[in-house]
Amino acid sequence: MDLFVGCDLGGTNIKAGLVDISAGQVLLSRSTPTLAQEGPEAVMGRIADLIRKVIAENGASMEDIQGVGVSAPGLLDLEKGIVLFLTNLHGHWPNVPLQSHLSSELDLPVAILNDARAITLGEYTFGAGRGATNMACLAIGTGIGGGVIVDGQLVLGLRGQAGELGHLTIDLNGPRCGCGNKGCMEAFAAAPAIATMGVKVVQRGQATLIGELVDYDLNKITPEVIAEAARKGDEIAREIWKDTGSYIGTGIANLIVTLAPERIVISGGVAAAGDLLLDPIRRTIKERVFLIPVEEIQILTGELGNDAGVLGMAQWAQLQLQAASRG
Ligand code: BMX
Ligand code: ZN
Repeated sequence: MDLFVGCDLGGTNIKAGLVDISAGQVLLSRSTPTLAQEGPEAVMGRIADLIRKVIAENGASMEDIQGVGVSAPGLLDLEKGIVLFLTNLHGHWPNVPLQSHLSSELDLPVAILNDARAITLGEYTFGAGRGATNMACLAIGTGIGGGVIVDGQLVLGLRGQAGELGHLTIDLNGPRCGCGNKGCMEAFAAAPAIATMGVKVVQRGQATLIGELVDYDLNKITPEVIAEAARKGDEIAREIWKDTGSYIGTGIANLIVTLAPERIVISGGVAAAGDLLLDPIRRTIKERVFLIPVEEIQILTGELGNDAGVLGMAQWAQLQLQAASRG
């Protein structure tokens, strides 16, 4: 059995899983609150504790583990093994040496990667991307993360920063995005933007179930609530998914003309909307892509759910070890 630990540092929780990489299986996983306000040192301490815990709870020992992979939700410098920019985490993260700190703390090889690139690698290796040669993945949640596989390899680009698909510009004059640009796909179609569309239709007094479903507590409007309304036949809610799908479909159309991939995988919490989201994405792509045979491109939701990132990080840790042993 080849044992690795995959770990995801998120804005709310840290999740770690013990992975049998040859079987592509998570043997045991645990999570703990991130408590980012306590600062990077404390968070890295909790990551290390959680990793030790999943190993011990499964009855394994540290010597059984070949390597550890840790993902983080933002910009990392993979050459230096450091964090550059995590917008959704409190505390001062620029230049935090995540890789070397954890590696000396755990006395194991540690590899780091962006969270959505981890999901991409997980789905590609063990999930909805299996068997594809070229694929792109979008992870739609609080933000829109992404990753690209070309010729069976995760595309890294400069310092590992390729694949920021949420920051494709889809409107020249769109709203300001957290990254600094205007009109990014993330500003239109990540979970907070979808929820805001729901809030607006309720505030305008439009005939929709959305308000009723949350007892008119606007803070409770989420993409899940809007999906529930749409499934009950609510036309206004369906319109919100159509708009969301056309924003995301526009970004994907740009990806398709760049990569001509055979598969696009949509992951993250928002992917639970299923065909409410995928149908308008498919329609938009047909409207916008002329030079590539779009009918051959599969647009699918991820298969691994919450395990995608953990499996992807275990796989990444293994790939990094193999690359190091080749020199
Ligand atoms: C942002 C971007 C991506 C990240 C994504 C994650 C930053 C700080 N982050 O688009 O690197 O993958 O958020 O989204 O630029 P989340 O839903 O996991 O927060
Ligand atoms: Zn942006």
